Amino acid sequence: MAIIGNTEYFKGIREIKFEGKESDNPLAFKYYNPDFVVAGKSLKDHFKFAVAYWHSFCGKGTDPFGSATQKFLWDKSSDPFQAAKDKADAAFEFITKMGFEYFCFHDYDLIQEGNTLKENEERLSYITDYIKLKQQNSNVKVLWGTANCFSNPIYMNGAATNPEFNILARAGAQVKLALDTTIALDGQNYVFWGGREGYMSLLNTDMKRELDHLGRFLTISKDYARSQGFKGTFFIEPKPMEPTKHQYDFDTATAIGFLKEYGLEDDFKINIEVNHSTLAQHTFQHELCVAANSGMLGSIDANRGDYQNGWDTDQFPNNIYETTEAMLVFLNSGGLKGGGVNFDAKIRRNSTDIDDIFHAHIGGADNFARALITADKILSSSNYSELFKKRYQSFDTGLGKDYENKKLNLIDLYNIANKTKNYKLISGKQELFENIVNQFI
Ligand code: XLS
Ligand code: NI
Ligand code: NI
Repeated sequence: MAIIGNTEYFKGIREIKFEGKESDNPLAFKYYNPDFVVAGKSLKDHFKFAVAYWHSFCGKGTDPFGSATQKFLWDKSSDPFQAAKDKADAAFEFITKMGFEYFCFHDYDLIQEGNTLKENEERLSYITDYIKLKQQNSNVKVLWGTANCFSNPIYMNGAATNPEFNILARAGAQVKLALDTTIALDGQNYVFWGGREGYMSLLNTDMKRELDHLGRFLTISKDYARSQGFKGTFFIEPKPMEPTKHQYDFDTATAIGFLKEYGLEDDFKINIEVNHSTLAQHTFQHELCVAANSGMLGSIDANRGDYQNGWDTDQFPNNIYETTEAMLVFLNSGGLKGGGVNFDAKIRRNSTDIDDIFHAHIGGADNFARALITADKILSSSNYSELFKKRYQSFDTGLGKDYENKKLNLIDLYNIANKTKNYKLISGKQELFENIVNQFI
């Protein structure tokens, strides 16, 4: 395997191959066979697995109670340019060894933020040139780019929703540069996750004005990118809270309502993160379903939360039952529109060996592969779809069909009800549905 750059960072680890579930090699895929075809498409094309630059190459195991535990070889240089190149070398080596093809990034994941806008522009253009070169020598592509408009203290009151215009303008400049970077790296999509677009208290917040500002901000960002030839999709990534008390893109339904209100629904779709769904008190499959119902299921940030914790723990996905149910929605809706499956997940603070990040991504990919294969079997070789459809059969003919065809009004319902003597109580059969899922896992 070709290592571009001087150093091999993940020494002793070779390219991860599919070996099947009988293999006891921990550094092999058990279920994820990239070329295996499910429902007419290879697993590789269904998922377009991506590595999150921020968690895998920038995260150092810090938390609010303690400093870094993970000291990585690429994180040595005090020169921001050298450090950025080392990080890119490590990222490309890792992604290639995983056999994946994509990564996702925030602007200042690629290179450390400077002190002025001008400095940032120079830094980003420097690292963009370097990464472009690396892309020419590999299969590694950008699934999506984004701007980190939440870490810098100037954004403490928000970015696009900041009550101070000059800070909003600064966020605009940052998004322009992040879009330029994404376009230069041939990024397929662009994400807006509004980390601080929300409020801590309504006592001091003019919600209507802030939402209007956000709507305008997304509109001009989209217009700029289109004027630069960007053909990809924009995604909103909903999350209900953290770091704000309330985030405006609370969940998928809220984000879709917002996009429609501001006329953005043709250019934007939804990027659904598992742990954000559960924080919003929804299941992952609920969020996928809401997006798919509007034709807006764009991309997935794969991870999982912790049932006992109420924050974004960003653990690698391994809940096969949850993922299988989600893959039923995924297959029924025809998959993702433009996006892929980005592992927005981090290894635990006390996972400090160089191979831990491999185990994490192998587990995540295997979990999704196994779930998709299982969901496909449920749909193609059980009576699941038939049972599902049967629940609604009263709407397939007669008066039910007339109702769906908008031929009945409220008086009609009144008259029909007056003629009806007995009501059939039809079992929902939930336990049977659950057993079918279990049978195929
Ligand atoms: C944070 C978000 C973030 C987005 C990109 O919770 O998941 O990582 O995916 O800004
Ligand atoms: Ni995310
Ligand atoms: Ni998240």
